[in-house]
This record gives sequence, structure tokens and C-alpha cells, in this order.
Amino acid sequence: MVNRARVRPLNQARPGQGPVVYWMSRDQRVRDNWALLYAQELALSLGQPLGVVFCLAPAFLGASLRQYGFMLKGLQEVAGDLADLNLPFFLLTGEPARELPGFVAHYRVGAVVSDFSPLRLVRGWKTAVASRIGVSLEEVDGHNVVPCWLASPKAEYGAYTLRPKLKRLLPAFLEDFPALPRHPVGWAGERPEIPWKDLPATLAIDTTVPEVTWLTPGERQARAALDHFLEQRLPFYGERRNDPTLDGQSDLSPYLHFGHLAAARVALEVESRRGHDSSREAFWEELIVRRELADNFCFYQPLYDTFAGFPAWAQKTLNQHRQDKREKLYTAAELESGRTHDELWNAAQRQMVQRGKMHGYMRMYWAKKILEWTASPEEAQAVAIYLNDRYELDGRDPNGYAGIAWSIGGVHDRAWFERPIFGKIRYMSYNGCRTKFNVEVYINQTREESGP
Ligand code: FAD
Ligand code: FO1
Repeated sequence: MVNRARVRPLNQARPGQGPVVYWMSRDQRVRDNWALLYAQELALSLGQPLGVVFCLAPAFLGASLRQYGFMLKGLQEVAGDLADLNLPFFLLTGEPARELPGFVAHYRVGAVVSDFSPLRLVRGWKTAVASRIGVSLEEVDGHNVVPCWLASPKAEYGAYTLRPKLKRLLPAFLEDFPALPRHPVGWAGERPEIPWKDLPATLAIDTTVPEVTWLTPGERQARAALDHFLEQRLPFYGERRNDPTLDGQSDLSPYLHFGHLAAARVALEVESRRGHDSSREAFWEELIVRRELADNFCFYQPLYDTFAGFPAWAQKTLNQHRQDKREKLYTAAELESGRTHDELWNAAQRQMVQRGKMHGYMRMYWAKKILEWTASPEEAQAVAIYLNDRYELDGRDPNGYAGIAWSIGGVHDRAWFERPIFGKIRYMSYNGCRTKFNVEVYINQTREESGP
């Protein structure tokens, strides 16, 4: 049974007669998917067919072919796996607020189940759909181990305030997933063919940011990447994760962002292993505390991508330093092309543009330098979000809005020694990086990555 504490109603309607539909958006997977498992339980209790629908929005927070290509290949694998379970997969294209109600009416759907995202755009879709369909819309948080609205009733100050709440609730929510049985009731209506290969062209997707080739999308590849991380990298994560010249991170974020892999699955696997406690602890802090803190931030702070979303102390100190002289000023275009005076920063920018995944340690330095080299914190945050969401495979994610707000606006951080421009926002320097890792090696590596 799916823990009903993971489920919350988004309208007052009750499930009616008719097929049950899982409106898939964030958790784009068949295995380990609480929203899909709950939708099936509901369908079985009503003796109804079950279908899965994904609505392809024509534009999503600056996503380009790089992200849509990765996502569509993953969805094609989902459609195939669902078919093997007697479950149809429907791909709608257009604005979800319009397409979903049309779909519900056309197939006389009796109940809709959705997964959870705290992003304003997605919440706007859900609010519109909830009010336009005459049947129930329920939301299931299968992205966080502890449902976001249960972990805390408010925006947390930092990891240190959310961590004890998660520790207390985790035992009840970190549970293994049942396998999804083949659905006994067949879907009555027709199932339109999905023109997978011509979709990008028909969707007029921005193709200026090419797909990556070093990472293969989909649930199976995500599981393989998890196994590789557990065997080869987890034991050294503690000491290697902050050295961008090493492959010390898991490289799981694109799979977690698109939901090809459940964070709870990663947590269950990490917990089942023994030894390397400091590495497992360090990884746990990022995977569970930092990631669920980011959803907490976006869920309770709707202004998560603006200056107003910064804590009061940070707004105050940044305001006090608005007039400070900027030694360097770069436009968004100069920053995007990685043509600054700082070779280390340029290397990080190059890595993001070419590889679609900047090293986690460099993201902090990268964002903080944008604050230093632009005319205002607002411009810095806007440029960082634009570049992050345009080039990162894992972009357009609460982790990104929280990461950028941490770097530029002190979110989930504390005040540090006051200095020009930054005020009391934590500062990071080129020389500081030199004490942490071999800067030349990182710079040369990213040059090689960009190829000839
Ligand atoms: P690992 O170190 O292997 O971590 C495993 C998982 O833990 C990650 O996949 C992620 O889900 C979580 N995690 C790790 N670090 C953080 C963190 N600081 N905050 C929240 N969760 C974390 N992450 C994104 O997923 N998308 C983004 O767009 C993004 N933008 C960022 C921008 C800035 C300025 C900063 C400072 C951080 C950003 N992060 C973002 C967080 C972090 O850098 C990435 O999650 C991480 O580098 C992804 O690589 P990985 O999966 O190999 O990380
Ligand atoms: N979710 C959808 O329901 N429909 C989309 O068309 C869609 C496009 C998309 C493109 C890039 C990307 O990074 C995410 C995208 N998502 C889409 C949303 C995603 O699945 C997550 O819900 C959020 O990004 C994180 O909350």
C-alpha cells in the first residue's frame, strides 16, 4: 500500500466512474514511482483501466534540444515499459492547463493523479487543471523521500534546521518500492501513435544547445549509473567530491532531475552498504538533506528566483553595497561565451556549455563571480539562472534555484566577514580554489572536453 501521507488532494472532487490517469511530469519513470503505484491502487479499487499521460509543453524554462532530447528518449523508454504492463502512454503537446482538461473530457477520465513539483510554473498548471476538471486531482510526492509538505510546514533557515526533521521522519518514509503488477483492466479507447523521432522538429524546440553524448538517458541507464557510482565512487566520495579535477561526484543529477531515478532508490542502496561511513554520510547530506531542502525552499518561497527570496540579512547587506565599484563588469553575452579575465571561471563556463554538467564545487565559484562582475545582485541572479537553465542537463530544478540563491543571496547560509560588493555574503576566490585543487589541471581538462 502506498503511504497515504504521500498523497494530497488538489481539488474537492471525488474520484468518479471512468479510467484513472497518472499525469506524469517530474518523476518520468515506471519503477519506484509512488504516484504511479498510487494511481494503480486507485484504479484497482474502482475496477478501472489505468493510463499515463505526459503533456509536452512547447517551452519549459529555457530548455533547449539538449534537455528535450534527453527527456524524450527517457519518455520513449517509459512508454515501452508501460505497454508491457498493459498500460497505455499518451503524449499530449501544448499548454497542460488546456490539454489535460481536454484529455480528461475526451476519455471520460474518472480520477487524475499527478506527481509533485514545487516550481511556480508547474504549480500553475496544476491549479488550472484542478479547477477545470470535474473529477479528483491528487498529488503524490514521489520525488522527495519525505513528502515536502510533511518534512516541514515552513521555509527552513538551512540544512541544520531541516536535517533533524528529516532524520525523525525518514524511517517512516524510506521504504522499499513494490513492483508494479500488470494492470488487469485494459484501456478501452484508442491509443494514438507517438511520432517519437519527429517530435523535436514538430515542437519547434530551440536546437542551439546540442544534446550531450557522454550520458545516455532513461531508467535502465540511470540504474547502471547508480550501480557504477556505488561500486566505483561512493567509497571515495568524501575526499573527492569537491575536487573538480576528479570524477568524484555521482553524475546522477540529470537522472534525478528528470526522475529517471528515484532519490529514495539511491538512498536505499546507499543505506544497504557498509563501510566508508564518512563518504556515505557526506553523500547522504547532499542527496537527502540538501536536495530536499531545495524543494522546501521553492515550495515555501515562491519568489525563489528573485532578490526578494533572499533572507532579510542578505538583502540588507547587498543593498548596502549596491554602489560599490565593480572592478570588472561583464555582459550576459561575454559571460555566456566564457571570455572573462579569469581562466578558471572560463573553464567552468566551458564545461557547462560543452558537457551540460558543471562540477558542483565550481558552480559555487561560478555563481559568486557573476555577483562580483555584474552591476547588481538582481542582474547576477538573472544571468546565473539563464545560463544554468539553458546549458545544465539538470537545470530548471529546485536545486538550481536554491544553489544560485545560496551563492548570490545567502539562502541557507550565514553572514561572513563584510567586503565590497558581497557585503556579508560568503566570498570565494581564485586563490582559495588553488588551495583546494589543481586549477591548471581543471582548466586543461575543460579545454580537452571542448574538443578541437
Ligand atoms: P553529487 O555530489 O553526486 O550529489 C548527488 C545528488 O545530491 C545530486 O544529484 C543532487 O540531487 C544532490 N545534491 C548535491 N549537491 C546539492 C546541492 N548543493 N543542493 C541540492 N542538491 C544537491 N543541482 C541540480 O540538480 N540542478 C541545478 O541546476 C543545479 N544548479 C546549481 C547552481 C549552483 C550555483 C550551485 C551552487 C549548485 C547547483 N546545483 C544544482 C546543486 C549541485 O551542484 C548539483 O546537484 C550537483 O553538482 C549534481 O551533480 P551530481 O549528481 O554528480 O552530484
Ligand atoms: N514537465 C512536463 O510536464 N512537461 C514538459 O514539457 C516538461 C519539459 C521539461 C523540459 C526540461 C526540463 O528540465 C524539465 C521539463 N519538465 C516538463 C518538468 C520536469 O519534469 C520537472 O517537473 C521540473 O523541471 C522540476 O520540478
